[in-house]
Amino acid sequence: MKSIKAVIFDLDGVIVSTDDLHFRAWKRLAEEEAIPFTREDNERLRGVSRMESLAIVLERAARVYTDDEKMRMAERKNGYYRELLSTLAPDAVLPGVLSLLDELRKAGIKMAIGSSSRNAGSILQAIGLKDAFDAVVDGTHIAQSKPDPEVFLRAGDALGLSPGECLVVEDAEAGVLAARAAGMPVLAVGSAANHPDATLRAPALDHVGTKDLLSGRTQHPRPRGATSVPPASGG
Ligand code: B16
Ligand code: MG
Repeated sequence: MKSIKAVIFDLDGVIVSTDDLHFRAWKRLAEEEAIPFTREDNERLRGVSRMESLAIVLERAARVYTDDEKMRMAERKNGYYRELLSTLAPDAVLPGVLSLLDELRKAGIKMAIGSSSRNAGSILQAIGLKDAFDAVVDGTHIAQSKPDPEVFLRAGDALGLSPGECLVVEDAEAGVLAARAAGMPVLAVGSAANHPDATLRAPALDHVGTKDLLSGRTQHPRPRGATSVPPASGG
């Protein structure tokens, strides 16, 4: 069993709380188009590319939109999202992230970002973590978005490591599936924490210790470590 030499972090919902900004931007667009859109609907957009997210939003539309209209709607949503991103500051980094990055760095573990977002560069700049990672692979580098494994395979390649040496941290079902398809163990946090394919699970990164992340326990489907939490009962 290979030991973990790198951690590949998803960005939105793992490192930074931009997931709510995505919701507000999609909600604004949906309201303008009189399309019903709830927070529950928004859960399906986690980790999914912008155009695929739009297709999900349009499932509840009263009419069919042309490809040209869809392109303009995606741009409009991105404009709303970027307006919200302009308020983003280092205090949006999620609890436990900075100390974990620091501990991993001290332990000699490489770190990368594996994100579907085409805005990852500006987000990392805004939160002060632009230079915190050895590699950043985002929506501008990939042809297939999560649940396709491309983003994580590219991140592993950029670090010069094999999939079994990389652990992914994800908050989205699409991301958990992408990591597993890449042959990488995955720590699922937040709304993905109950995903059956997760290798390791935790409510959030402030519940995670470096030792647990790097131990062989991350190779087991249902580890009994300090960072594991039982799946919620009743689904
Ligand atoms: P953008 P992640 C993903 O980022 C978000 O979770 C998802 O909601 C969003 O649609 C996608 O990025 C594309 O984002 O519109 O900025 O290109 O979670 O993979 O870091
Ligand atoms: Mg995410």
